[in-house]
Amino acid sequence: QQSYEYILVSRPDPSVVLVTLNRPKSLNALSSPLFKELNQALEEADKDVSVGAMVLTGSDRAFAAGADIKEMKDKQFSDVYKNDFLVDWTRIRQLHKPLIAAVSGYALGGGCELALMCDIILASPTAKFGQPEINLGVIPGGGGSQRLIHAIGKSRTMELVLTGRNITAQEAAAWGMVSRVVGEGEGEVVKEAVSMAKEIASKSQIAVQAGKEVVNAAYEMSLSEGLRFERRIFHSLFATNDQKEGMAAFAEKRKPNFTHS
Ligand code: CO8
Repeated sequence: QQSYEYILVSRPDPSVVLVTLNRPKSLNALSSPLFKELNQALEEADKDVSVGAMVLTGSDRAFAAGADIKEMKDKQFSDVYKNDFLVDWTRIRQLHKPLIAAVSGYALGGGCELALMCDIILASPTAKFGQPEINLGVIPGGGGSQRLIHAIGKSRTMELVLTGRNITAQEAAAWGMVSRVVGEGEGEVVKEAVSMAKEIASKSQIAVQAGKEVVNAAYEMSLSEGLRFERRIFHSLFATNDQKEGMAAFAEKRKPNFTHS
């Protein structure tokens, strides 16, 4: 396994890859080298046939406190524009397999946006989400303004983006931004995310990939296009062995043995 400087990569289960952001001194500020490693580790896991799902986490104190302000502060418009600064961040959206965020502590700015780019968010009671960019004289640049609208609606998105205030895990759950708040003890949220990833990995990987694809399509398509797309993908799954196996197993009252084919 490759060794990284800013992240830790482990296998808590043969079917699950866990990526832990590891820049504790700067609260996991998302520098360009960190993001490069993150993309590489996740893309490798995505290609690995033995992996069914991935989990992304940080430390108890911080999932990630944002893009690295010290790296950004002296940049000029010409640098960020010409080099399309932060374009690499969107590569996470190209992953085929599910990515679950297990968030403890600060998930601010780019950290909140990174969590929003994941497919499912679980939060520990200590999690704090926010888009404080307004306090730095800028605005969210990693999709926060757009993805929050879908997650929590316009008025709440405006409030977060324009005031920069943080919300608690409980508020985030009540607003539908995270699936739920998990456990009390340190590390509980990671354990729960790994257990969810393991469960997802036990399903047909083709069906899981298709499920992720159609849910994400709702961001891009009108309702009628989205419904048509969903139905067509549903139809196409009748060409897989896993559909035959899944339905036969139900009829025969046994557990399915998916071959991901
Ligand atoms: N960048 C760089 N360093 C950071 C960052 C950051 N985002 N956050 C914290 N650090 C560093 C601090 O500078 C400090 O370093 P040092 O010890 O060398 O002084 C260390 O981490 C610990 O931080 P604090 O001492 O500040 O810890 P506190 O517990 O007092 O405060 C906070 C914690 C409240 C999280 C505080 O650190 C803070 O406000 N951080 C900045 C939060 C922020 O503004 N985030 C948004 C950044 S802008 C952004 O994310 C733009 C996104 C664009 C994404 C585009 C994607 C395509």
